[in-house]
Amino acid sequence: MKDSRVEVVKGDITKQKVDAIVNAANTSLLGGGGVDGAIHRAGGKAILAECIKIRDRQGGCKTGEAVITTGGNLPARYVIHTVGPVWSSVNADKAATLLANAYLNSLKLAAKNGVRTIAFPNISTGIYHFPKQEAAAIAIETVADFLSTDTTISKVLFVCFDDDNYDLYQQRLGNS
Ligand code: AR6
Repeated sequence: MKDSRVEVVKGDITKQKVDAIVNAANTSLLGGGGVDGAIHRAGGKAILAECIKIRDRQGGCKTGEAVITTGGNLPARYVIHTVGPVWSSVNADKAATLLANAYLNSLKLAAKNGVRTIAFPNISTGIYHFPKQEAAAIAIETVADFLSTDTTISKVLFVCFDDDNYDLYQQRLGNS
């Protein structure tokens, strides 16, 4: 049965009024295109300044791991930067594990920081070319597994920007 803590919305993640939004970043943490570019543009310089500090301290963020910064000028208090895998047919199994890790480590970091409401983009399904249907299945299953034992997070939003992802998530989680 659908968990009432999980919701699908269509739109721009930078506009979400949640405690934390998740960024589909890259290992450098220094910004890029897609949702990463949108988050840094909307959130302002404070986010990049913290990313640079983290990079200086630990050399960026490995694929499947997550780090946390301020939300800067965003409505969200925090940005959790995670790095999804670059998908290719020769490393599909590894990519699936790494994508699940990106969701799981973001949730763990959120819970550790007292985040109660969190919004995810569709990690790796843009520039990194992860097949959208499989990515949606992994994202939904990983979140459901985490919520089955977690008592701190009260809302998880899947924020879908493109029609394909929105339709896939609606089919799996929507009410209509
Ligand atoms: N709000 C929500 N979702 C968005 C937004 C937005 N404003 N803009 C795009 N998306 P991508 P990736 C969706 O390419 O595949 C960057 O350069 C988009 O429709 O942003 O993980 C990073 O620096 C897609 O479904 O991330 C990395 O180098 C989803 O966000 C690389 O791209 C993810 O697409 C990461 O690639």
